[in-house]
Amino acid sequence: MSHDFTPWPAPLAATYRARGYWRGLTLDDLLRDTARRRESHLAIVDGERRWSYAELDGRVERMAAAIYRLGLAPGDRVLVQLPNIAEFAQLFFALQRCGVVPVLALPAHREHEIVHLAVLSGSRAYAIADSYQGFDYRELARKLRARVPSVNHVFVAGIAEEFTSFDALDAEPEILPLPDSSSVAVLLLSGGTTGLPKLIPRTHDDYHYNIRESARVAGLGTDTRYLAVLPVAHNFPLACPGILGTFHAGGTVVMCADGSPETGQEMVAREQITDTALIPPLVLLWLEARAWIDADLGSLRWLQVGGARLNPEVAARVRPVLGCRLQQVYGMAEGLLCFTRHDDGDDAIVHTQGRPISADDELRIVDENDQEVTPGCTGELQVRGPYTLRGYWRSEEYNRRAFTDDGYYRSGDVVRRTAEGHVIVEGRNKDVVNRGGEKIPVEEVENLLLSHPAVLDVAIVGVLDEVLGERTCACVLPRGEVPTLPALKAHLNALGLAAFKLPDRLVIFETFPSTKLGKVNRRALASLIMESSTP
Ligand code: J2J
Repeated sequence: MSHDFTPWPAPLAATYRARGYWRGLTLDDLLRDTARRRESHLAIVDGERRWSYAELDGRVERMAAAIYRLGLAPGDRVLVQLPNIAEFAQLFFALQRCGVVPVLALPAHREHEIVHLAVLSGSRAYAIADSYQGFDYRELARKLRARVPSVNHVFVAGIAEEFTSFDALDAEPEILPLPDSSSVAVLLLSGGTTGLPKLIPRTHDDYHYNIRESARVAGLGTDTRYLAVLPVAHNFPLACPGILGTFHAGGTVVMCADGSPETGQEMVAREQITDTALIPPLVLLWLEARAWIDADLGSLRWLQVGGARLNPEVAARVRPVLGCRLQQVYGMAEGLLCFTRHDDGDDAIVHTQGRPISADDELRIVDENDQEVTPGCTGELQVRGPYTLRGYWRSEEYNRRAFTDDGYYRSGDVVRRTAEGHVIVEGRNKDVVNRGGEKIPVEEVENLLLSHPAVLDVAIVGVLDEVLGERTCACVLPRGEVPTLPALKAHLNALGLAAFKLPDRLVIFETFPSTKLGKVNRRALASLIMESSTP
């Protein structure tokens, strides 16, 4: 598989091993270790279902054997699109146990994204829930099978109809081949790239370290009860430290059925939750909901917030209103994680996004000529380290732009560092809109909009929004008849684009401002829109 992803240079890999970051452990070892130590302890709660570590491990063992018997071999990929249910953990570890690589799609993805991910990853199987929030994923599976016949199997949690149910993935345990710890353990979706979404290969070595170290920095232990509110296919609630960090620490994961503050806060009270992670717009909702929800949040110790900029005024309200402490997290599925520390002063916790978790995270802040800026000044962040990728999956050409010659990842984030080393995220240099934590690669949406007959040209820009941080605005040069927003949304919907990527606004232009290089000047477009919307 070596041409699929870019390994770290051998001398650096040797250093990471020598320093104990890479321990030759797989993600399967993570569950096995805890299951051995904490057999009867509660591993996961999902509604009325409560599985101990022994039960989770036993289910994983039988499912892994069944998957192996179907002919899926180490290194094969399976596209996984599951909501926050216990079966997510079961399947995730079952795939790890037989060396098969999960490709993590979000429940919100639709035909456009799912087909792209299946083709890009070369997945041989697709795993879904029967239906979730009113959407029948078996319908999507039928469309996928028709368009990508190499997807041979469909596994369904729930009623499988013509497909294979999770319950049928049950075989006598057998000795399975062990994956190499330097091989790819999981493919995560990137939100940070131009064009179609890319996949991020995370190896067992690097992800195990990512999980261990973030669990340590977050202070997780056997008494942790972690509420998974955000979709667990996201790196943050999955592994930073998230559910995998909780399993590593021997705590209990509680799956939250939906993201509403009502459900979330009632779960905190009912399940005595100690830790959870939210994106900034959800923090606002959780704060406001205290006015009408009187669920007791007394067990909650730490709230982690990341994914988008957290307004300091909102940050300052967390402790007085929710009664728990705040930990800011600036992370990326590509790797680098910054956390504020539990013993940081209030100023750092409220105003900064923390500092890197590893002593060997190498951060470089540069100007437009790739030259390092004066310490304390603002610039684009480049990073490399023991858990930051060296190349996207099967994207050789794009990788030449996304990485420097010496292997730094060009994050596209505009940041500065305080004298104490804390990172403050100031903005962004990449063609992505961060809509309340969900990343929207604008080129992907623009290309689909160009196929609408009334669209001559289009640019999607982010406009400031009090709740979501940013919303998307489609700036359109019409062809003939002027299109309407509902018509454009219906067009994208018919093409199978996830709902969160549909534009929130439409503004019609006669010409676009351009940059010196003759490209559309998105920044100028965004300010034109902001000016025209201020009263
Ligand atoms: C401002 N921007 C932020 C923050 C991420 C933990 C937390 C988040 C993610 C994540 C993650 C931000 N303030 N606190 O994977 O493990 C923006 C940056 C970054 C991009 C990455 C994790 N935290 N961002 O959000 O891969 O622009 O990961 O480059 O989805 O989100 O997005 P993603």
